[in-house]
Order: sequence, then structure tokens, then C-alpha cells
Amino acid sequence: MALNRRQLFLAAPWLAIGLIVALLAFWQMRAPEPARAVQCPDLHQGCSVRLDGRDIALGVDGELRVLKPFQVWVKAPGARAVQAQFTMAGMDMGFNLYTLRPDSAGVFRARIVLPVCVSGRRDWLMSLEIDGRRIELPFVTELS
Ligand SMILES: [Cu+2]
Repeated sequence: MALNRRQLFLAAPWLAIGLIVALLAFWQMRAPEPARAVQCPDLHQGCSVRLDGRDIALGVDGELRVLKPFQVWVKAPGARAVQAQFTMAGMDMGFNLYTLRPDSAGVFRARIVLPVCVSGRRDWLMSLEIDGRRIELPFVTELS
């Protein structure tokens, strides 16, 4: 069965949509980029990281204690989306995902409140996602 021109004309948009769906599915299936581990010995001082050819600075304002708000700041010029997630290795600490919003100076900030760990651990992992690229920073909360 040969398609005439009209049938071809009608089928073309569907073929295009099918191709786009296939491409999106392929995009989703790609393994996510592993997070890059970054050591920042003093988050109060801040650290800088080179990510995707961009210089990014990050740090924390306020005391790093549980149940007490502190601020995470990220200087990532030109970034569109910055999120921070807080986890513990091998332990479900609940849903601690924050979206950082740029302040008037363009510094991305979020106010964070961490929960208490039922087993008394203080070793946290901050996972920062900047435009889809992830870095992971271990830190320890101060004793209350
Ligand atoms: Cu815990």
C-alpha cells in the first residue's frame, strides 16, 4: 500500500510527535549524572567549586544546628534552578528538599530547618543541584 500525498501530509505531524516522544523517552532513560563529592571544611567560610566551566561559591549563614533555621547561599551566576536536599547516608531522614531563590543581589538562598536524627547522628549530606548538575557536600551539625 503506497501512501498518496494527502495521506503523507496527514501522517507527517504524527510522525514528528512520535519522534519527539521517542527522543524524550531516550533522554529520560539516560543514567543520571552522578553527584560530584565536594569537601567544604568550613561552610561558614564558604567554598568555591568549578562546575561545568562555571565558578560557583556556596556556604552557610547561621549556626548549623537541627531545629534551628540557617541559610544556605549559592552564588551561581546565570543559574536557572538551584535546589538543596539534605540526607543521611543509609538513613531515611524524610523529605528535606528546598528551592533556593535569588535575592536582590542574585545570590540564591533558602532558609533550612533540619529535623532531629532519632539515632543521634549529626552527619548530614547536602546535595546541591544547579541546573541539573549535582554536587554533594558532607557536613556535621553542631551540638545543641
Ligand atoms: Cu538520621
